[in-house]
Order: sequence, then structure tokens, then C-alpha cells
Amino acid sequence: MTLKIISVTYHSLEIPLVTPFTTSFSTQTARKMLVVEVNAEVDGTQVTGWGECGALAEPVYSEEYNAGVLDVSETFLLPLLGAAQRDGGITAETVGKHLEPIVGHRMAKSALEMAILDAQLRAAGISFAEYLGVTRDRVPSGVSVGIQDSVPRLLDVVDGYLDEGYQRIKLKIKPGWDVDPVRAVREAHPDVALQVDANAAYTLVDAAHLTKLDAYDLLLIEQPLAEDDLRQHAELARVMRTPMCLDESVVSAASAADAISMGAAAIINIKPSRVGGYLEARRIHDVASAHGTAVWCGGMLETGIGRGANAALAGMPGFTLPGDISASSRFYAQDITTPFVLEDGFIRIPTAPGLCELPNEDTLAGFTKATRTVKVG
Ligand code: OSB
Ligand code: MG
Repeated sequence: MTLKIISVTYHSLEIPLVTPFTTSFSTQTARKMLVVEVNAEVDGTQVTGWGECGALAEPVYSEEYNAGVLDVSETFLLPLLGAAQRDGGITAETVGKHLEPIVGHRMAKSALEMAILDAQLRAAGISFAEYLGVTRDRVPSGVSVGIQDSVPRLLDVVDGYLDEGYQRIKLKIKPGWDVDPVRAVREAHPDVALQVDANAAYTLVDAAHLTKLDAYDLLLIEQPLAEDDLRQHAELARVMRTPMCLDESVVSAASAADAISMGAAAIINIKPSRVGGYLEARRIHDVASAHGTAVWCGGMLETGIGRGANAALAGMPGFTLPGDISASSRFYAQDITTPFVLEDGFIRIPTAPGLCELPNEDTLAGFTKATRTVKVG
């Protein structure tokens, strides 16, 4: 197979959210995101591949942000891929290697690898699930519930999601919004699969307070401390009974191995965008599985492009907990692909060639604020 990238177009989208989404780090009312379109030739035939970038508009979840992704991609990543394809050729599997000279910027790299992999799989006529060897046809669906104005409001929102069929509830927490909302949801729903996510809002000084959450039979607590605090997560894990799960701290298979061996993570949230792409995500799955560490698939408010790819990834055998793979309607009144829907609490894994369904051109155009095309050839 020979693959040649001709050009890459970055679509800057702004998609309104059905309700504001509040975490410990921000309130979003619209998802501003980059969708990447790679125009390539695979074995001489034109193919278009699609990817999406996990970055937000501001560097508040991780250090990446949309304008930075555009800049590093155009200035550094695409020239590296251009040079690599003049000098021996590239495949989706070697993109990560070619981009290694650039430190970090994993979401920018992930979006490119994703679109190139999509083009390659479309040309080969195989689905991402087939590529991964996934045999399941659906994955259980969980939902991430933002911070609300009041506990009664939270209980209504949770009731709504449970009525829709979601199999697991994740509550966003922060100092001042933690034990009370968790207790209220647990009392209202004694048997629901429940977990919390702090997005790095606490410090180890809060350890005694956080142990109060142990009373509510949580599946896990996700990223209570800062991204760099692996050792401190290990210390907190020793004093909490609730299993420790890392999100922000795990940026690679190497950091996953460190976290597991230090006792900083009993469970890992795998987000392909955060770790530099789906291929590194698979390596994290493999490392974690080899250690008996459970993983689940996180999300970054994906459109149908990333949601479909996440569903396929989450079909791998080590993904033993429900992911943040919700229906499109969790965030969007209108998705840019055919919407993903909940079927008895599950999301169906796509079977068509490529990573995702093609976005609808008119819908995409409706959400587009700007486009930038870079020739690679
Ligand atoms: O920490 O998992 C997180 C959304 C944006 C940034 C970080 C996170 C999240 C979510 C939503 O929790 C996950 C989703 O359903 O896409
Ligand atoms: Mg998280």
C-alpha cells in the first residue's frame, strides 16, 4: 500500500450544546472543535479521511487548545509528514513515529493519525472494529453529568438519563460539590453504577475529606489530583477505599505503566485524543490488560466521527467498564453524522469501512466558523 497526503483541511466548528456542561474547570455552552479532513491518494485512488481533535478552545483540561493545535499542525506536524512521505512513505501506523521529534501536542497528533487511519481503512474497505479485531457489536453506554445549580436539579437530570437507559452515571465533582450530591444520588438510586470525576480539582490536603466518598459504593474516583501528581495519587489511593482512576495523568503507554506500578491507578480512563491517538490508546489497553488493570473509554464531547471510533475501541476485551460513550443527543441536538442512539443502554459499534460515517456536508458547513487548508504533497 502507498499512501500520499495531498492536503489537509481543518474545519473549525462551533456546535451548540443541548445544555451547558459544567466541570471543575469550566462551563461550556458550545463545543468549539477542530475536525480534520485529509485528502489522500491510496494506491493511486483519491480517498478522504476524517478525524477530530479532542482539544477545547482553552487550555483548561490539558495544555492543548484549538488555536495551538492549528499552529503546531501547520508549522511542524504537516511539514514532518510531508518530508516523511517524500522520503520512504507513510502509513497510519508510522505517523506517530514520524511526529515524535515534536514534544507533546498529543491531541494535534491524534487528530492527524485518526484522519490518516480513516483514509487507509476506507481504501482497504475495512471497519475500525475489524482492524482492531473487535468481535462485540455494541458497548454499554455511560453518561457524564455536569455540575448542577442544586441537588434537586441534579436528581432530576440523573433521573432523565436513567430513564433513557444509561447504564452508568458519572458525576462531575469539585470542592463544595462532592459529598452532598453523591450521597443524594446514591440514596435515590441504591443500585446504580456510580462514579465521580474531579478533573484535578483537589490536593492531597483534601485526602480526609475525599475518604467520605468511600461510603457511597462508587465504582471509582477519576483524577482527583493534578495531572503531574502521580505519586500523590498513589498516596491517596492507599487511604481511600474507592478505586483510583486516572484520566489527565495518563498521556502514554509509558505513563500508564508508571501509574499502574506505583499504585496510582487501579483503573484507567483511555481517551485516544489525550494519548496521541487510537494506536497509543490500544497500547495502553494492552499494557493495562497485561497488569489486570481495568480500562474504560473516556470522551471529549465527540461528534459522530470520534464517537464511532471510540465505540469500536471500547469493544476491545480489556474495556470492562462502561465508557463515556453516550448518544449524540447527550450533547447535541444535531450531530454532523447520522446520530448515535441508545439501544437498551448500548451504543452500536460501526461496521462500515473506516473509523466513522462521513459527516453530512451541509450540517458540517452550518457549524463551520472557519476552514484552513494546508497542502502537503
Ligand atoms: O474529564 O472526562 C473528562 C469532557 C471534557 C473534558 C474532560 C472530560 C469530559 C467528560 C465528558 O467527562 C465525556 C464525554 O461524554 O464526552
Ligand atoms: Mg475525566
